[in-house]
Amino acid sequence: RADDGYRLWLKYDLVADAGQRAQYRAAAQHIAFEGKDAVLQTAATELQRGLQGLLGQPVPVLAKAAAGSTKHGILLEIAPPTNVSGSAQTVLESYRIFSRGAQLVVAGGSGAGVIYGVFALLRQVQTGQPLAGLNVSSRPRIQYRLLNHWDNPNGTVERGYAGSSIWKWNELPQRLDPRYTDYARANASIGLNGVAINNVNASARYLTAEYLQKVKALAGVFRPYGIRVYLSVFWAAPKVIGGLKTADPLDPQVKQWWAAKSEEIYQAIPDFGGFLVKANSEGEPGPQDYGRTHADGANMLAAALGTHDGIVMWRAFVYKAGSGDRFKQAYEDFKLLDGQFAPRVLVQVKNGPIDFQAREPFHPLFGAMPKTPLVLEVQLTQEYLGMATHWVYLAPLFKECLDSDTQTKGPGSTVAKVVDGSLDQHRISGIAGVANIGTDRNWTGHPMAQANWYAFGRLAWDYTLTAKAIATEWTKMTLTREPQAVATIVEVMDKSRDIYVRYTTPLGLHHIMGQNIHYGPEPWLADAGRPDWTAVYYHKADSAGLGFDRTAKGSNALALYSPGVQKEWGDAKTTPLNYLLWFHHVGWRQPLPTGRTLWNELVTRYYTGADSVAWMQRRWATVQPKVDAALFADVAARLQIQQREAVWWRDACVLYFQTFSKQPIPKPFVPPT
Ligand code: GCW
Repeated sequence: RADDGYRLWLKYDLVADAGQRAQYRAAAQHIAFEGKDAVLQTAATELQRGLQGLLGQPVPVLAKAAAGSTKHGILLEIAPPTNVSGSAQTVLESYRIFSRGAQLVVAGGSGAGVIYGVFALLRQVQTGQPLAGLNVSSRPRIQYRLLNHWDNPNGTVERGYAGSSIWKWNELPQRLDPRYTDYARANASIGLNGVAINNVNASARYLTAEYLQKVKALAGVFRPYGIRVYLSVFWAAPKVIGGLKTADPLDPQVKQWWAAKSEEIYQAIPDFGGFLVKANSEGEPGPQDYGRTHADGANMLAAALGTHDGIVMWRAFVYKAGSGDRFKQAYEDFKLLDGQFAPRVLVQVKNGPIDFQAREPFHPLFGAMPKTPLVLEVQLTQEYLGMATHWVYLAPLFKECLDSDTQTKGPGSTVAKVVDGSLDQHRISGIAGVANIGTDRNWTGHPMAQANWYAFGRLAWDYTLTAKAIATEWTKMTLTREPQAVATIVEVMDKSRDIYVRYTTPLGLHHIMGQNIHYGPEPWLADAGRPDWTAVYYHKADSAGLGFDRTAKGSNALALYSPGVQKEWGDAKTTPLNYLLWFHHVGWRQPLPTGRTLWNELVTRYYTGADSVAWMQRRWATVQPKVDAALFADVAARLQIQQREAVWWRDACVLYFQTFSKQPIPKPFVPPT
């Protein structure tokens, strides 16, 4: 049957190679476990379901005693490891897979550890690896691994491009759409353990008794998969639904209201994860409305959690009109608060200083708040990366940020080490991905965007995995195992983000996209109600050159970085070309290390970028015989749109910037007359 994409990477189709299948069958004659742990039971069910599909034969689930130890089978057990360092939770989530006599054992620090081990085992089979001699041990490097949904009560999804919200509030709590379970399976399979289910531009409605019953029902679906529910909260909820006159975090009645609300939530959802907050940002209310700080607000909420095991994730995405270079504003608001946050507060920081652009330098808050655990927030939904029509594999973007060296404690002080807590010895750590999921049958609109959900989970678990390795396993599990086709698809995925940057915002251009919709080019945008929402504010094209001077001669945003970073990026000659126009206003005729002038390099990138989409089309055409026909056609059609729009971006930007550079289009790109 045609593959509609619903099963994601959890395709348990029969292993095609008969020899390989026989080996797996011999090793997996039964599944055994003992105990009543709900997550352990889910793990057994999931393993059974997977193996039965892959091996094409029933695999019974037996009680441990009945299974014995002589027949070849898979034993699931909870056995917390003794000599593992790391936070208590990551130890509980760890797993080992090894042989003990005739048995293959999947041992987890808890039921959750077992489920992660089971999915790792299934991945072995799905990607065609042998089971014999398997000896793996793994634990997550980051403790709180969350999807953030920007879903609204009315079923819309802010910046969602894959249909409506998968949460059907009008049906909850009575009807549990089976999709909720499949969603939980998918998340657990990539190691995610938390879900903030509603938009950070939050409705207070989620905190009403009516909605908490619905949230409780969802939590009940997720719990057996080791996933906890979190809520984004509307700061002024005590006024809107609580009848108070204020939402001042230091007001005793406000404190009392939140404490009671939190208690009410924990009564309904004993493993509730905690709160996510967007405050005093883009018109949302917050503690600053009362002359209080972000820390005052966050600490009050942390106190409201009482003795329950919850956290507060407080977002640092703040900027205001008329406050100078937006690049600096989050830093200016938060840096001074380092050391003032309560122990259970994490500050959630976007990967870059502006807003999920196709390429940004790492956010200067990473490394600058050593006393505060920082959550890295990345965006899976492609708000600025072509929504659901452009094929852009995001793992290289995530990795670029994680691997960036803040140099705040000497070389090697990477963003990853800030985030996992190891650089500053934090007990808690987190990472969040803004979900790209909706009611589209294939979940993500663009079938290839499933890989971004997948890659986020895999990197949240272990950021040392390479983007290519993740693309390879995803492709094998999702699309095809034919080696040539796998290699081709992985090559396209690996280059796709760079290609997107080339035809939209090469050399460090940023924020030149269509107003509000954030789609297509609008570099000429000069009037958007406020300068920091225009394009001209960011690219600063004039007759002399192009780019935002953020050195000491300009906005001096560079001063927010450590001296080593400042040194490299402060000089246009040593700034990596990918970040050049983020930090420098460069003359049109200025020669670059590529041997071309800025203008010629800019045009070259726009043209080769757009041409590369045609290359993606040609590469995709070669895999046609090896992938599902409907999926092939879907991706091919989306590539046609992408190709047309790459030309649109190229022409719009080159012709617009040419009105400043007054330079000809370099020869190779002038069409023959
Ligand atoms: O990327 C921008 C989006 C807003 C979003 C905001 C944020 C949820 O354009 O739609 O609001 O960021 O991250 O808060």
